[in-house]
Amino acid sequence: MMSSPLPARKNVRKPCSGQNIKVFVRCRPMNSQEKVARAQELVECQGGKNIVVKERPLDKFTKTFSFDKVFGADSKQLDVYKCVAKPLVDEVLNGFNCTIFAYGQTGTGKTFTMEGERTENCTSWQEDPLAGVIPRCVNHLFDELRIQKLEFTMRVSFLELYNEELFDLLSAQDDLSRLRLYEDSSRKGSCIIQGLEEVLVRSKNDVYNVIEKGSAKRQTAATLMNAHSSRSHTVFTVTVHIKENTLDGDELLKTGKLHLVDLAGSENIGRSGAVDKRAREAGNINQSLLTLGRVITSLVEQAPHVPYRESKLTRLLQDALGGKTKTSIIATISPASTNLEETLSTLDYAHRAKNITNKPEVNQK
Ligand code: ADP
Ligand code: ZZD
Repeated sequence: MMSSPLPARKNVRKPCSGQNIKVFVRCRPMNSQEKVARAQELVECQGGKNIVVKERPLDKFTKTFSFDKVFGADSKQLDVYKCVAKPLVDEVLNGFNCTIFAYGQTGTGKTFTMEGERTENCTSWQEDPLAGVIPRCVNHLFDELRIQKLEFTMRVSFLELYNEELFDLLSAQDDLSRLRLYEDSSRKGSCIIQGLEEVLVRSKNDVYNVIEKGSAKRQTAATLMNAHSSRSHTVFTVTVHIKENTLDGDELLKTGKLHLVDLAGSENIGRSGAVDKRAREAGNINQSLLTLGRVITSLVEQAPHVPYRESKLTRLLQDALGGKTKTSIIATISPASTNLEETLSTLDYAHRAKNITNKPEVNQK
């Protein structure tokens, strides 16, 4: 026969609202320790979408991965914000739920990217060049809401998930009270966190004061639990309610939510997605991080069952993974030869996540 049938793939109609999760990679610069140890730089970010990892310094054995965008060691906080976060903040103002995850080995810049740092002697946090995604999102939200003269309320919450227990970083209580998680029977796949503080903020400085308080509380938690920061997940959430009047005089209520998630260090999850043997023997199993990997695998393989319910993190953020949220992932890596295995593992993981599709929907009445 002369004419061969079209490849089957082309005949499959894509769901019209399906949208792939966006995946970005950020490589940090070599640190002084790595320089002293004369570690080799094995990662090349060829500006744009490709990242090349050399297996050996001078070698022709290289692996190339492609992402929505890669940020090299000289990338600035503002670059990452503009490219990854700002488009989602604008969607929050349109009434979408959005989530950004930072995933990677401890010490590769997850917190640097999501929160940032304070530059010494920089008096204005709003102009601090080291400010990360969280403060920049809040600033932009306030700016846009004011420019567009919208009637709104904004609330923020800040929580930490450690060893499958939830802690409220904004709770008024002095102690670290545990929070309980319930299914929201009115919204499939959604959860309610009982007693979580959702602080009403009226200005940028209100938010700064709130995160300062949360950071201090987290410091207390860190001294109480060992290896705390590398094993805990933090979730910062901003919720905006916007009231608009349509041209025919009707009221339109839009709700947008932005979850900014700094995940636990990925170093105990092997390339196969299984827990590293040494880590298991040491009892370092992070149920939430492990389940996140399994959820991603199930979604990518279109398995009939997705194990969202097997961890707090995936219950909390179920909608970001195969749901109605617009989701982006920033995978952070080190350029040094000493971290090669972890870097390849992170890139594999991130690359697989590109295949997840969500079906974003606006929240409006
Ligand atoms: P993680 O949260 O992944 O454990 P951190 O955010 O704590 O990592 O970063 C580890 C160290 O590396 C910090 O000292 C931070 O200042 C530095 N760092 C991380 N990413 C960058 C970057 N892109 N540019 C400059 N320094 C960075
Ligand atoms: N990464 C720093 C906090 C830490 O681990 O403590 S940087 C930003 C988002 C969420 C929480 C804190 C911050 C941070 C900060 C530092 C000091 C006091 C309050 C808040 C910050 C950094 C730059 C600009 C604004 C806020």
